[in-house]
Amino acid sequence: MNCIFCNIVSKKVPAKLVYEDSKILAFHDVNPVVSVHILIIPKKHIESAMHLKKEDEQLIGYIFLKIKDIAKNFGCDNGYRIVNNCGKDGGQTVNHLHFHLLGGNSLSWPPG
Ligand code: DGP
Repeated sequence: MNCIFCNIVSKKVPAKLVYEDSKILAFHDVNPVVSVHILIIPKKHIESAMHLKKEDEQLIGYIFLKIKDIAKNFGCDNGYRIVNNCGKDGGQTVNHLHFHLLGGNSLSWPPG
């Protein structure tokens, strides 16, 4: 399996890291769409949110709590958006579960 995000986890591919621990990695998106655009991924390869299993339940809660800390560190005090594109129809282009943390400015809704 050749997964770009697994290659970032294993450091075969460089990325601007924001946070790392034994379970997750956070790094700047290569194509930021807002001033704060960070991707948070589990180190474990999970293809998408559609592929989550019961055993992943705690991991997802863990990720959301870390996103909260990362957003605080990046000054997103007035709020931010967490996006998960899931599957082809959801616009997912990298098939390794990831959450976009978008912030740094006021975001429109629905997204334009
Ligand atoms: P999605 O559409 O949700 O699958 O978004 C995938 C995101 O991943 C997209 O915003 C661009 C980003 N991305 C793809 N390849 C790389 C890479 O090699 N490095 C980094 N830092 N980001 C990447």
